[in-house]
Amino acid sequence: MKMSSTKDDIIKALLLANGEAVSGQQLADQLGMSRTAIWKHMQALQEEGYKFETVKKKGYVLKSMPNLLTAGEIQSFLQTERFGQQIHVFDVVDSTQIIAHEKARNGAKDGTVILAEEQTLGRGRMTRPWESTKNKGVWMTVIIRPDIPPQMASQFTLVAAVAVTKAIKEMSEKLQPEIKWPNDILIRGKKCTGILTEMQSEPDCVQALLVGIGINVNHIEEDFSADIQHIATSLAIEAGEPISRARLIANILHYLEQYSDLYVTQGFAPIKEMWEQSSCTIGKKVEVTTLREVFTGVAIGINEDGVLQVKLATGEVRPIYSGDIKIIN
Ligand code: BTX
Repeated sequence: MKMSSTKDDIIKALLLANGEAVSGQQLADQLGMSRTAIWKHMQALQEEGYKFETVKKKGYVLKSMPNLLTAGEIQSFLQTERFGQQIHVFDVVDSTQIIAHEKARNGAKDGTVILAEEQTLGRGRMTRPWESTKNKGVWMTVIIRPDIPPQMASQFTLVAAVAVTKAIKEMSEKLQPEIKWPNDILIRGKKCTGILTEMQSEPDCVQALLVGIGINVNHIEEDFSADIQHIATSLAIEAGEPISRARLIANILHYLEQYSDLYVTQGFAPIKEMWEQSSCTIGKKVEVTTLREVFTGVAIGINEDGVLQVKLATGEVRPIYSGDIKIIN
């Protein structure tokens, strides 16, 4: 496991210097260690694929980084108060949800982030599999501890969908993500993101929400299995250029913190408005699949609790608490 470490702190300092040289002495003072220790860390970083230029009498300039996630790089972009202050990055895990459950039970703080380069048992809703290709995506769980009763937890999926959509949009003007109820983010009709919210709770209060976010970022088409090639896309495919995963994660944490706080203090109304603005579901004819039945109707909106409202041909309006929808037109 790679956690926030001295190496992360060195990278963070060099990134924040924005192309200016930082001397070994400055790093040593900042991190409270000897220049020799810094030099050893620089050697190790080079072995990991970081490239530095050494400017005589001035110090080090960071030239390029391996395309791997580190807590330090993400934190160099962070603009949050709580979210992402603790980031745990793993090379390979079964599921970041499993690690997050364990960390939450052991008292992990609000806004703690679990990330993995690869998941072998990534999961979607109702135990469906979530394909999590190595080094290509964002496979992340954020532990959130909002002061809300358990019945408000399901709306958090919608809070997260709004935050992730906003963060993706800011990565490139070519990206126009839309939300398909309840938890898919689509670009030009194909799925680039899935969100899964799980909970640890007491009867009357939430202990922790585990918001799992899976985003296909730098995949090319061949990275998807034949099972999902026709329904999945990645941000890089849609933008026509690679996307920085670290910047994207920092952006998501920024909006997730902001909108979680908004939801806790002002309720669902402001989130509902943003959700509806980004939705590709409202006004569309949809086929609804619930555990009990399949039927068609028109999605006319979500109510004040985030429950989808579908109007049938008979005029009856049915609330959809959970299930899947297919947009027909
Ligand atoms: P979902 O149940 O809405 O979507 C699962 C369905 O999506 C699958 O049955 C499959 O058809 C399709 N699918 C699987 N993998 C992908 C993919 N990479 N891109 C597009 N479509 C796919 C969505 O559930 C919730 C997914 C949450 C994933 C995150 S990743 C971090 C965290 N850890 C973890 O194990 N799950 C969450």
